[in-house]
Amino acid sequence: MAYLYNEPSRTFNEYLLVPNLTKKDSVPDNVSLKTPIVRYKKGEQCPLSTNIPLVSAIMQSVSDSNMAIALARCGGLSFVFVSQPIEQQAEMVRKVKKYKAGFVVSDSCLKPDQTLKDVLNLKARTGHSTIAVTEDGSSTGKLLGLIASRDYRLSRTPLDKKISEFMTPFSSLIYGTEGITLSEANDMIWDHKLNSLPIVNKDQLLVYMVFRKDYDAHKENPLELLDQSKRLVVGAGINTRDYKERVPALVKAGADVLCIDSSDGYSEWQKDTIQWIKQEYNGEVKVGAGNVVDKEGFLYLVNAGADFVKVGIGGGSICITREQKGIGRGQATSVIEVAKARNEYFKETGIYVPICSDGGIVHDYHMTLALAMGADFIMLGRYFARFDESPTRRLKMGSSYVKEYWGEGSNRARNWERYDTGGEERLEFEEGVDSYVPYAGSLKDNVDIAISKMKSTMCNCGAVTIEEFQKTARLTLVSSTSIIEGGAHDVILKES
Ligand code: RVP
Repeated sequence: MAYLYNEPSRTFNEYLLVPNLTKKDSVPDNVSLKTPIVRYKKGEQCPLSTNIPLVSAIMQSVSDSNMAIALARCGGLSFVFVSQPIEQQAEMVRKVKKYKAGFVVSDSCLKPDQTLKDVLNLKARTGHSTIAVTEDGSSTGKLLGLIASRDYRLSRTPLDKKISEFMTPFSSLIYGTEGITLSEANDMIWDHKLNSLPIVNKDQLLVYMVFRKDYDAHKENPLELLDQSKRLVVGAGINTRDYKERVPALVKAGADVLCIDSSDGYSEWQKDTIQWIKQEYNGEVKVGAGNVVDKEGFLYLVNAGADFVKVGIGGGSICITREQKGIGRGQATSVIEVAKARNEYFKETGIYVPICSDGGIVHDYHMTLALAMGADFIMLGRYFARFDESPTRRLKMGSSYVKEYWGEGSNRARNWERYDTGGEERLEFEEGVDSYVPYAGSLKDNVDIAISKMKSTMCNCGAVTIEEFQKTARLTLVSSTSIIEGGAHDVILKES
């Protein structure tokens, strides 16, 4: 007879945190949300941590290079989606690694024989008033001059006047040379009262522009997640089919961590994939695996060498795996059981293998619950899909805006490798839907709010680190009646 669990499996909405004593030093400013991403030995430093416990889902509609840049700048990490050609995915990784905060590849360049009219047209198109004048009009051509608004007077300068006649020529420009640090570039901007500083290489070819206005933006991102060479950190998804070609391309492109993307990770395919990577790269390439929902799945992947384990089946907002196949488990129960297994494994072996709660976050406070239940970090799809930085279209629906969001198991994504059980190379039936989510603005604005809620709750619970929070948090199940009590009730709400 089949094994029957005694308890029903539960989800985040069924739990609340009970406050602990808030000490006087448990204030949000003292809370650190730094969290380990990959396995490490007791007493040693984790080789890869994030500054906030949020990572973006391995999905076409969520994690491209734009998302990865925006999230790493806030201290989190994206896993660039795998359901695309290898070279295209590697290019996205390269784009993130090439990104230098504050150093911008100019999108406004013209040639010296173009005219003021071209300047005005370009300005209208890009909204940028500083234009680099290069020999061939490209963003990497030989820099011959700069044009800013102060170089012409609309009422006096004829529209057909050649750029070369009114630009500030290279000989009069203050510029930086390639290799300059951002803080040196900013010092030059301040010392010479500039609005922008072009950076050229030894052949006078334009490399970047540094703008005064970006200085403040950089200061606003103190949690930015950087590698040892000060490049943004980025992850990438892989599958258990083409990993022998995909992994080398991603590693070469600079991916800092990989993750096998699968709806059900308790499989020999995953073991083979992890072991191949570990052998091929002498254990140096970090790879997470999953998804699992129990102790057995966790231990299997950990023993295969996984650097972290992802938890969750069927709880994703766009996921219909439970309806289609009848497999899955409540997300809260899964995280609690796997976290217990991780702690036991740590006690027995002295090796800590972080776990990631993947999917099913509806409210911001669910993130905090997931941490209290033992998750080291949290993967979100729907949450990030709503922001400006997600790769999907924004549409107007009635009086509000929405963004598209589709599952990897939908006919739109056709990521058959994610649902592969060794059969034919195709998606036999859908396990995900194609949908819209309410548009919510910029990633940074939303993440800042979620992080301050998280910190505030941790203070209520008397914890200033995630590790302390996991150890001391107290969770209570709530009855369905008390769930109703949780929202505004018995009042007539004013229209907002
Ligand atoms: P959510 O944040 O609730 O939108 O869930 C995102 C997660 O859902 C992903 O990280 C992935 O594990 C899962 N997913 C992605 N596609 C599908 C599907 O088509 N069923 N599910």
